[in-house]
Amino acid sequence: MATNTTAAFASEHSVETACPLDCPDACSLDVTVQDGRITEIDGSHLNPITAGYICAKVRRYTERLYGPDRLLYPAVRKGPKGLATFERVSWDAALSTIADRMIEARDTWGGESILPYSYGGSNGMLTQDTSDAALFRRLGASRLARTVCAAPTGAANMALYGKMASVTYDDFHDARLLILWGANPSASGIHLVPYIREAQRLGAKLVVIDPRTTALAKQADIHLAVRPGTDLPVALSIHRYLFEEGHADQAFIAEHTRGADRLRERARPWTFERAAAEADVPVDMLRAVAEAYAATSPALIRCGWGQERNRNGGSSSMAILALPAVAGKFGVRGGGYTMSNSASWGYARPWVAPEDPARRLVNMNQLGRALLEYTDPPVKMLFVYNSNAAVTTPDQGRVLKGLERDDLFTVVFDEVMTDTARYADVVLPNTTFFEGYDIARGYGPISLRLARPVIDACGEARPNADVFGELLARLELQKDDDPKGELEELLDVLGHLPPSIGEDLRDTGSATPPYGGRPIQFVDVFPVTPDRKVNLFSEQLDAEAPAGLYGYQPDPGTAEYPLALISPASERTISSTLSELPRPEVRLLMHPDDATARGLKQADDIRVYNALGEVRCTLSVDGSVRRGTVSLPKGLWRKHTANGYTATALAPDTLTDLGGGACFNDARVEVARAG
Ligand SMILES: Nc1nc2c(c(=O)[nH]1)N[C@H]1C(S)=C(S)[C@@H](COP(=O)(O)OP(=O)(O)OC[C@H]3O[C@@H](n4cnc5c(=O)[nH]c(N)nc54)[C@H](O)[C@@H]3O)O[C@H]1N2
Ligand SMILES: Nc1nc2c(c(=O)[nH]1)N[C@H]1C(S)=C(S)[C@@H](COP(=O)(O)OP(=O)(O)OC[C@H]3O[C@@H](n4cnc5c(=O)[nH]c(N)nc54)[C@H](O)[C@@H]3O)O[C@H]1N2
Ligand code: SF4
Ligand SMILES: [Mo]
Repeated sequence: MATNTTAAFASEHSVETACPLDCPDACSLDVTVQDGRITEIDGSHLNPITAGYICAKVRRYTERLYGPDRLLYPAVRKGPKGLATFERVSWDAALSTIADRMIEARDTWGGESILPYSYGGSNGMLTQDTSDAALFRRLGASRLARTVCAAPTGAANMALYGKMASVTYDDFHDARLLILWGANPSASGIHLVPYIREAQRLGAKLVVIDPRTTALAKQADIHLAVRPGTDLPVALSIHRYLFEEGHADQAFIAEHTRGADRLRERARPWTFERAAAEADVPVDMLRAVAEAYAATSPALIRCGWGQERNRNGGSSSMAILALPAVAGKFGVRGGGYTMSNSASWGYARPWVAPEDPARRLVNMNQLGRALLEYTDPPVKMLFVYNSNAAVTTPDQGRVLKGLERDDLFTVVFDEVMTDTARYADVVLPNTTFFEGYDIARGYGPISLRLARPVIDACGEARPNADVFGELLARLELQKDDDPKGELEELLDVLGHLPPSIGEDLRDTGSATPPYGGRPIQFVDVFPVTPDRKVNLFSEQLDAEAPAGLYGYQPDPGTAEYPLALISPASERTISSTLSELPRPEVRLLMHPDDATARGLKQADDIRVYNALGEVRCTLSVDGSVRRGTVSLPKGLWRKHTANGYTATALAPDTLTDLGGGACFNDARVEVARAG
């Protein structure tokens, strides 16, 4: 007995690594391993932002690693699509089938009949845009516009500032006014919350603009509970106030911006009265936000992604991000804006194989349409990796119908048996970030951290780089200087990064961020636009947007589907990652007035429906969501609702005004008692 205990004790060790999941924080992790198995996952202090604590969901990652849904072996389908009846095969058999089907598809229907489908997955730098990109580009496959997230905000930030580095967590305390606009860090990036609380303790005022009374909205000085999709009028009314009532910073505008007159012109019709009516918020509150913004410095806008997921998402994000330029809020620590800092390192990515612009481009938000309607050529092979498309893509009904097609050959490469994997012809098991390398990119703080293998691969799981590399070899598409396997791929990426970044990452596991990680906008960093000016108006985006740049597309509203359904991030998952784990019953949140108007009460079995589909679940009557808006969590799996559909079944596959983004929050629905 004693020797066993000693042996077990002796075999326990801990490993320092990083979390590459699609979360702004890129935590540093301290992982305990006993007898080759992970027994505990905790935060380390290596990343000062992590400060020794991490979210509850990643603490639970062992339940995923060793749980019943984990994929351990390649397998081929033996029953109808969707039912997850698979038979184990060898890697050799699985990859030779896939290679044969790729050649057949390319030679019969052309390379564009192959559609690679991927998004962030773990979101690390190694697991996407490395050998996967080489494979699909050399095959001549259809290209994928990766627009499910951050496409409208990205287009806006690029046009205005060329994605200039933005304010980081450490500088939040310096702000005297904080505006959280369409962002809910209490779920989506928890390490920011203490910085906001500290700023409040030091006297900063907090404004939250969100249709829900989030935890931080409860503590805010002003909460504007806007109707979803109405941020554009709200932001333009603030611009109007700044320009027309003498609060625009004319000196800054003259020196650092272009296009201010065009923005002013588009803002002119949006009086506080009109914008407040459109957003359904008290006009005095809206005016108070504008007055506080004009009067306070440093003032910081934390722009999130909630406001981008609707038809006006691009112009509204652009109008929000333009506010600090018009109001002259830059040039001081804690002043300006903050959004994604993933581009703030400024490095190029020469390791990514170039795209052929002549190849068909498929917008990932229209996957269902692509699978069911595209004919020239039809999609005959779908290769899903780093994504759980069956539940995260708009118009779920159509996506699932597409996945059911008998003449579609689907490969799904994942860590667990996702709802998408259930439809695969071949399933491939992937290593998690605890079993391989990756580079975690924080997009809140400016941070890059190395994730390294903590344990051996579970079962026969293999990393992306190995599998795509082997497919390249089998298809005779490999080039001599291609990295072979995951470690070479890692060294290749590190070697292509500027030495100050690549060598640091290799030697120490983290890179030293530029500007000490705390850039002051317009002191340390300037717009990365051709003339270093803020582009307040863009002719190109004006032509792209259906109603013109800063042109508002009102919600036509129907009596049939009067409620707006939103599906924000929840603290239990990252998108749909970890959604396989047990959770309390999923409920639709509805304001008490809306429930009373429909004769509904707490815990009723209900159906939420529109012309696209229906979700059956339980009702929670809850004053935290505004009147006229209902809310379901993002990232549900099909098992979480009574009829196997999730919020994405009610989301249209229409695109945002700029950037081709997803309109998840443009779902308009009605709710009734089920049965
Ligand atoms: N725990 C957890 N963390 C995550 C994720 C997750 O799923 N879970 N996802 C990660 C990813 S992929 C992303 S992109 C980020 C997202 O990070 P956030 O942008 O913070 O998250 P969202 O929940 O998409 O939206 C934020 C808020 O916008 C509100 N909102 C919805 N519609 C509107 C609107 O029209 N206008 C305004 N003003 N607000 C609106 C929602 O109620 C929500 O509270 O988080 C990342 N972090
Ligand atoms: N209703 C609704 N839906 C939404 C949103 C919303 O607001 N509302 N938001 C959207 C947003 S912001 C985003 S970013 C998308 C994200 O949508 P997805 O990109 O589909 O993200 P996940 O659901 O996290 O699925 C990622 C999958 O990749 C797998 N994976 C992780 N690492 C690797 C790897 O190294 N290799 C391979 N092969 N697989 C790996 C994971 O196990 C997981 O199953 O969801 C969108 N869906
Ligand atoms: S998901 Fe975010 S908060 Fe959780 S461990 Fe990863 S980086 Fe940290
Ligand atoms: Mo996202």
